[in-house]
Order: sequence, then C-alpha cells, then structure tokens
Amino acid sequence: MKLRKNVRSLTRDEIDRFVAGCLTLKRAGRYEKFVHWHHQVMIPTVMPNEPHDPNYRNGAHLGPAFLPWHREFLMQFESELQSVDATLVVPYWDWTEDAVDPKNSPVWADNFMGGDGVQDDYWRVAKGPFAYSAGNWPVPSYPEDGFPEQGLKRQFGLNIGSLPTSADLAMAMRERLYDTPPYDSGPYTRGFRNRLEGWITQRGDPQVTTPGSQLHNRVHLWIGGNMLAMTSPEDPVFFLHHCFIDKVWADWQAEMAQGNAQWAPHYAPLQNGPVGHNYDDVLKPWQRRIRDVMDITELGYRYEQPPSLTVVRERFNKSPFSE
Ligand SMILES: [Cu+2]
Repeated sequence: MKLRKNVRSLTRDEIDRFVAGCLTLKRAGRYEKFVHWHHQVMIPTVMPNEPHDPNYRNGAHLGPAFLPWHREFLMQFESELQSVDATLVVPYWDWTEDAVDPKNSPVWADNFMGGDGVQDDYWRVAKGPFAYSAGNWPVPSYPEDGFPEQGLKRQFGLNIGSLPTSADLAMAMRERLYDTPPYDSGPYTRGFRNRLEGWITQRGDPQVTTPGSQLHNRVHLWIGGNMLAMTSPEDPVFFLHHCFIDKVWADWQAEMAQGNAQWAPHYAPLQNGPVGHNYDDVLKPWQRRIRDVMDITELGYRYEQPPSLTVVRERFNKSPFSE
C-alpha cells in the first residue's frame, strides 16, 4: 500500500527524489503529455439544451467527473514517476495549513517547488529547481493567456488575496450529496464536488466568508501564472495541490461510509447525466471507469493521517504510520 504523505512530513531525501523525478521526466520528454491530457479534455461535454461553451462543463472540470478524472490523472503521473524511481509517491499540499502565511509555505522552499514569480521578469519563477534561470524546466510561452515569454510563472496573491482556510474546507466536508442536477458549475448547484471544485461562491451561499472563487479554484488563482490556464500542470505544484483535493475527497468518502448508506455509492449521476460524467463512463483518454476509481484502498494507496479536519481525525484511531 503506497502512502501519500503531507509535504510537511517528507524527509529531505524524499523531497530531493521527488524533484529529481519531475526533472527526469521533463528531460526525457515524458512530462508534456500530462499538460496535453489536461488541456485536451476541455472539449465541452454538454447536454442537448446546454451551451457549447468552453467555460461550461468538460470531461474533467465543471462537472461530476472533476474528482474521478483527476484521481486517475494523479495515478498516471505517479506511475510515470515510479518508472524512474520506484520509491516515488506524490505528496499532498494541505494549503489550509498555510492560509495564515501562504508565501512562506514550506512548498516554496528553494530546494522544493521554488517560490514566486518576478513581475519585472514576466512573472517568471526566480528560484529553485523549476526556475527559468536554472534551465531545467522549459515551459512554452502562452501569449493567448497573457504570458508571451517562456518559463514557469507564478503570481502569489495577485489574482486573489488569500488561500482557503480549514473553515472553508469544513463547508465542503459538511455536504452530504456528491453532486446534484444540473451537474454544472453554477453557484446554486449543491453538492460536495461543486463546493470543493470551488464554484459555490457568496452568490450561491451567503455563508461563504470570502469573495470570489473558493477551495480548489482559489488555490489555482492565488498561485497565478501557469496555474491559471487549462495547461496548469506546467507547474509541478499542480500535482501537490490536486493530491490534496484527492485526499479531501477520500476523507469525505470515508466519512460517508460511516453511515448514509441510502446514498451509496456517494456519486452522481449514476446514469443519464452528461456524457463522461456518469458512474459507468470511461475516464478518457484512459481505460478505467468512474466506478473503478471510487475506492483508494482498492487502487493501492492511502493518505497519511491525521487529516486536516478534527471531525475526520476522530474517526481514525490507527497509528498514522502503520502499514
Ligand atoms: Cu486544478
């Protein structure tokens, strides 16, 4: 059973190996496919009466498949990493732990993900293994996204002022339904997926405490630069962020398994929903179906505990490090 750890629990050697694994994939031309997969899946998957708009639901975002698609995507990335170093596992970044002081998160260390971009240098990341100046992390320019120069870019806090807090995350954990019709990204579409993806804003729920995008979306916006676009896996921190999103889903699934049997398998729609988002639909471009990625134990991994939320922590009384 693979153990996906909190970035704060990684040893120096584990961090170095993870960074080296990313750089090896990049050098071998085996990293770009993750950027392309994430980009290509944005073809709209709409119902006959819905708008054909790239900002509407697609195969991996703005709809129910958001969580299963990214779970499969992370597994694909992890197995690619393991082909260069069998010890590698993707770690997760619990950004609620950094909500108070996001710029000083340990993930931004010079010997881990590196830090912020520099405005006077086209927002290019200045330090660390992925810095433009280090020369080991080529990223193409994206003039259509407002980035006409090459290199990895970040803009901490420029597009939105704060990271989500544990109170924000608790609002997602309190959702009891996975998703609800019309299974889109409207602020009034209730459910765990739409809440965690970050589309339930103050417009849809006055209890939301901060203006603007929430949770998953808010982290992309706060980091800025390459993380703003559909090509966001250009920034390797994408995987640490989505690993935490996957953990939150797994924690929620574990919560749901404690009761609420009437709503099992805690996924919707089971059928007759948008193409690619139904329980039996295949997660393109891969082979597994949504129903095949519902149980992380079955998939061969687990998350380091305790989780970030006290309410979930109380449900687990095993040692966090027992295999
Ligand atoms: Cu994302």
